[in-house]
Amino acid sequence: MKIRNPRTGKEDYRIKSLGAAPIEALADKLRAKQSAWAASDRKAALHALADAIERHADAISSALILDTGRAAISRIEVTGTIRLIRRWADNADAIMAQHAVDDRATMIPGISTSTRLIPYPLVGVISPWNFPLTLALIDAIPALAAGCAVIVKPSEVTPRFIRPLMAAIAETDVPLAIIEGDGRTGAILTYAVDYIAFTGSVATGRKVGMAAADAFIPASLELGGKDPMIILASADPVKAAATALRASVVNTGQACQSIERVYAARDISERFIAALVDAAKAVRLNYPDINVGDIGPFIFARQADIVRDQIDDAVAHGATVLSGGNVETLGGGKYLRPTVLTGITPAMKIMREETFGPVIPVTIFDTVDEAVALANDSEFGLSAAVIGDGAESIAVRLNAGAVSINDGALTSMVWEAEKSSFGASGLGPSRMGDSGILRFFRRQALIKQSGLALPMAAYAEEAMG
Ligand code: TXE
Repeated sequence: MKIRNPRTGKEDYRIKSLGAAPIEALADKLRAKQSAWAASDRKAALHALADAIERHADAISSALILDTGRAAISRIEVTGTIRLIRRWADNADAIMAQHAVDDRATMIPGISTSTRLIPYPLVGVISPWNFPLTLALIDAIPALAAGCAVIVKPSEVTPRFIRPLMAAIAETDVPLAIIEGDGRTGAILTYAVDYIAFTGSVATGRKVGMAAADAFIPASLELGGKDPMIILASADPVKAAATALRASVVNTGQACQSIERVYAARDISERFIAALVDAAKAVRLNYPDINVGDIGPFIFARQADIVRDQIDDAVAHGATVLSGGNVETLGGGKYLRPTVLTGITPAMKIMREETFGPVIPVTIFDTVDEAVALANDSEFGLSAAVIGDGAESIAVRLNAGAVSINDGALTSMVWEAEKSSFGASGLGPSRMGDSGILRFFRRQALIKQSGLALPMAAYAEEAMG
């Protein structure tokens, strides 16, 4: 497959999609290593993996910069991943000890139970292109910490980081493989593993979920979002505008937890929108110098078309563009300056479908009940945000797995609290919090009789009378 460079538009890289036979051979090889891995000192091995990635940080981030067309966030992905590995290495044992309980008394005298945590032997991970390294390893690392072996199949849109990452992994004996391939490779992988962790679009997530059911394996599905932010009348309109902008356009809006819908209280809406437009107009493209600017090109060319179509649809139905609004092709890359829209109606595509771009449609509301109803009127339910006094009492009314209070998109930096996905935004156990590792275990209960096992007589009619 030829791979497009998001900054130049040129197909300057190639990968070969792995097929069924090599995947099955790889799965067998990793399974053969897994039981020794599960019995090993994984803390030391995971720190050694973090050390290896640290040694290869330049090669990995350089590849990631080519994959994504942005530099600083690529370097943050590498340092963030190293921190993620060390955190799981340090915390896994304590979490497992809390849940692997020995000799616990039951309500029947003489009978006690023990719970053993048995890692799934082989976990498959399928990941998207918006944070290629982070989302390739965010599920793989806790699975390794649990004692599983892991095969990751990142998106074919951003595959350049795979080879330098594999070079780092090769310096360790961690049972982790990162393979190149497209959707077909992903579909084959789903049938070769004992657990599948998927991050990507709802449409593909549904396909993976159905394949997992067919293969009779558990699945974690982290899918799209359409996150709302409610700005209350008590909020400072200028500060709220800065928060809304950052939570909407970081990584060029290509983040599942991006704010994609803003609801502003009428009392402050004029000052909020004016401040938002000023802030939006000040955002700089990282073109022509990738090291100077705020947002990069669309990583995936088709996403630019999706976003442009949604803006055109909104304008065709009466929306007003107050900033940005046009996809520009610069040096072969596709860019969009932060686009603030008003005159929005709930029926517009921009309000119903995931945008995954730097677009901020603003709707004005008069009552809090109206804002809650509008925010909940969505097939998605990934996360949300509320800014202003009493935000918490409104947050608890939102159908969303995580709600940022007096900030936005905090799930991009806070991973301690467990969160489920509501609606079409996902399915399966939380990737966040202790569930992030606990989901990769089957539980075995040992039920020990220390007294006398009951005889048949105990069940006689007379006895049970
Ligand atoms: O497409 P796809 P993308 C969402 C984000 C956006 C989307 C981007 O909102 O909508 O994901 O994903 C593989 N069987 N999130 O454009 O098709 C494919 O090769 C098995 C939410 O990449 O979803 C790629 O590796 N695999 C998320 C992966 O699926 C298949 C954070 C994703 O591709 C397949 C990031 C098949 N039939 C993005 N078809 C969150 N909630 O955390 C394709 N693939």
